[in-house]
Amino acid sequence: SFAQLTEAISINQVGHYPSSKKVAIVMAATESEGFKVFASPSGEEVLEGSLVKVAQDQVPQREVWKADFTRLQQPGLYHILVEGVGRSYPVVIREGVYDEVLDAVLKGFYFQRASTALKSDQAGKWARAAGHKDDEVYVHASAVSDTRTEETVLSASKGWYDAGDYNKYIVNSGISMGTLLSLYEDFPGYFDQKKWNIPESQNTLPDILDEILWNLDWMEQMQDPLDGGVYHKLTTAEFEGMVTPVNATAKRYVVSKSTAATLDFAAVMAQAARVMKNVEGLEGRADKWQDQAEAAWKWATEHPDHIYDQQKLNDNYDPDINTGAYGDGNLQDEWIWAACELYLNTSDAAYLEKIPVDAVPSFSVPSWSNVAWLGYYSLLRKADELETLQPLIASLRSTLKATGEDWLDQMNTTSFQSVMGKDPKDFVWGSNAVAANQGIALIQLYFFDKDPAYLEAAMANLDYLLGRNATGYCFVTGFGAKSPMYPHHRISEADDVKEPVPGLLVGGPNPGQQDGCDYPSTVFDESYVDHLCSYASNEITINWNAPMAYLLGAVVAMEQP
Ligand code: 9MR
Repeated sequence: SFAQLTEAISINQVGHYPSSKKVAIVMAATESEGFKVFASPSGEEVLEGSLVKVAQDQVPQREVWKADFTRLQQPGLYHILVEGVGRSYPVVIREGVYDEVLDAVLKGFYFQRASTALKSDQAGKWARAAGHKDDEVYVHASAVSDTRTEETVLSASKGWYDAGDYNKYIVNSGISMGTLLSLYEDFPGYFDQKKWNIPESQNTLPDILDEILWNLDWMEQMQDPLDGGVYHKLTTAEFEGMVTPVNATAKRYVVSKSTAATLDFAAVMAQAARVMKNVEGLEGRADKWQDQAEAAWKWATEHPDHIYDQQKLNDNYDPDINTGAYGDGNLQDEWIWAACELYLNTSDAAYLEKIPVDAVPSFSVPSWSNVAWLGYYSLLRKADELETLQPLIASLRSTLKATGEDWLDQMNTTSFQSVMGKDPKDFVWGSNAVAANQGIALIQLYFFDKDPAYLEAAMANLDYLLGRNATGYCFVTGFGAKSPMYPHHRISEADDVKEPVPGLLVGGPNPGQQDGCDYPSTVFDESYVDHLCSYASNEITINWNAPMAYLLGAVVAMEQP
């Protein structure tokens, strides 16, 4: 038990529930045939087991062994030891083991709030002065309309910063909001009780709704009330430097209305209206959100081809805008998402025209540019109320089940015994959100097909995200024995605090390495570097935190008696 600490044994660094499946992965050519588990700090040996070679072929040059210690159920602190390899980081086994990280990931949204000071009562050592009031926002030349000229000054305050930068984009806000609204819609009982010390914690609303409202308040203001169109983003012309919010004072614009933003907005407003229409005090606002959703839908039907193309806009308008584009040329999925949410609220058959009800939909993991299944999850959630759509519901279920079955087969032959890892193509910019969204898909499947293997597979991806991966990192800031210290995050970089803002999921391995930083490896699942420079592997975003919040929130809520 006094063996050398090694990163070659990778584990979920946050820990496991006593009754959960527990696996450590040994990434080493080893002569040892077994592993041992020692209690800490006593050094008492509590378990012995065999190492099983993992037959993975994604990374042929890597030898990988599996140490399954599921049998160990006694709460406590342990180390895994492999002779000749070393001792692992501490392994935690206890009830409630994800409670703190769930709180932190939800609170991550509070730390991303624009237009407000963060007081030490809530923010601790990460307290900060207010920046980006966004009550004087200019209309960019690309967004001029009959009633709004370049001289018009708008207010579009509040909202969350999208990422390591300070801009606010409707598209990635869309999927983030859809994911958090779904978390509440799926587990209202749990989240009605849940608080994590935000400024509104004393009011009557659950904290999750207060946090969602902070961003919804901003989104509302991004719609032109005269025609229903929604601006693609609120941004500076260039990214700001690595300064704190109060020192980031460049002129802010609303830029170009776009069909994608308008449809994402319609979906979010419709879901918000449905989720909050019976919440005391919010009834009137819910009606307004439904109206805003319908006005957005109408604009989109009249302007179906307003694709956001930043290059083209820069050729035609001044000043050039060089911040995040979130450009997407294929809007079929945005139509589906908005149509599903609006149909659920209205039963108006007109929306069904945009949902391919007779075709068998293929499955694709949601991302900011691929939102069809956010809509389909909503239909599945309300399946009982959709009598006339039963054929579609049946085919959505069978598609999701076929996907889940494939994943269960494939995960046995991945290095980290998780669904993430089966396909190098999953390792995109923000791959950690792919892993979290695979987990969400498995949970949606588990809702109607109670096979515990699906929940176990979702939790295997949670293990991956919390440390059982090729990099040795627990990917949530502030958690695990080794977690990112230098995320590409202006707030964390510019403050005087050594530790980054906690509760933020970094993007994760990305062999694209578009930032040109110095990576330790080119292998797809090792392409991660904990350096400020690495915006392609070590940035944080709200649309990556949201699926992490969902995955953790679902696991924790389902653990409750
Ligand atoms: O998350 C986005 C990723 O899917 C794209 O490949 C990438 C390049 O276009 O942009 C990412 O989004 C960034 C956004 O454009 C600006 N803020 C930071 C986002 C995360 O890096």
